[in-house]
Amino acid sequence: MDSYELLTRNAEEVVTDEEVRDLAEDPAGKRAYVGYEPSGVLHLGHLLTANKLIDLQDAGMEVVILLADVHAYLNEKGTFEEIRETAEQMKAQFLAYGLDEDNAEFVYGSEFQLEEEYTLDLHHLERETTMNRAQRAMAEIQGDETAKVSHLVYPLMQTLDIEYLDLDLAVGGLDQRKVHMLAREKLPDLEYEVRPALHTPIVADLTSGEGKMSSSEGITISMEDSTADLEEKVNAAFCPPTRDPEGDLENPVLELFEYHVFPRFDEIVVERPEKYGGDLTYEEYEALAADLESGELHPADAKGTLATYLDELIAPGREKLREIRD
Ligand code: IYR
Repeated sequence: MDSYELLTRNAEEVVTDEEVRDLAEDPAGKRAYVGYEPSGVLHLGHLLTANKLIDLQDAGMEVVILLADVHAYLNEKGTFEEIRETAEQMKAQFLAYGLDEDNAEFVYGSEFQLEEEYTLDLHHLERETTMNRAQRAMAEIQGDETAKVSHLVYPLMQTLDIEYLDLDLAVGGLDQRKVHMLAREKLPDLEYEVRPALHTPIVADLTSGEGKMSSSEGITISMEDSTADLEEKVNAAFCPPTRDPEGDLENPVLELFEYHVFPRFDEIVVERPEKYGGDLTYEEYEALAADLESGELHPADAKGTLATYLDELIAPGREKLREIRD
């Protein structure tokens, strides 16, 4: 796979394609980042962007993981001490998941976001940005809560992070796109450079195939799940025999194969008894999706296989969490 393909595979949006093509010409040593509001346990949403970080490391880039403690504080995720503690656990799980430690830098937001220069730049951005513009940028991150002043400061700080961490690429889920667009619009006002962004898709809710999978609503899969939990959740998943169910529905089982399993394994084996046709081996997502559609692969076999591979992916992180908690 060439660098451009590695950088962009499974990305839902690339801003702009031309800028990312330039970066792909010579990615060695360039810096990309994802920021996470610390939470104690990683779930598949975190792992989707982590997969992209692993792709970027494979392409030779350095990755920066921002443990966004100040952002989590602004977004009312707990006391500052609680947030710091969960950030440490998060870092351990990311490493267990397979990020290459030699090419990964973990930074706490509070290490640089409380400095005088950053604060003055933040106030400069506040002067350049209407409340309406900041609120729009924050809509998908904030959820349904009534906007507080902290929710307006949040996207402006995220904008500055891109400059202060000296980055060449910002990565995030599609829910971060409006903040990245704000950053592209506003950084030039402070005479800072505009950087490209990559956005990963949002996976549909596991049981309904609608909306998005999230830890706050519905079912999500996390580093805390036991093998039995995983089997149970995947078995209950919505899995029509098509990749494009009608209306706004998605096939979450296929999405998990596409975004979580195939990027991390060279080969997927569906184990089946001889009397049901024997094992099936896939090197590419497309072949598996086509077999599900044609009926060659039964949804129950697809689910069983998905649970096995997801279990393998989360097992090291689950072990780490156990060690931390004991
Ligand atoms: N807004 C992210 C957290 C976050 C991301 C980046 I990239 C930052 O520079 C700061 C915060 C979230 O929704 O989790």
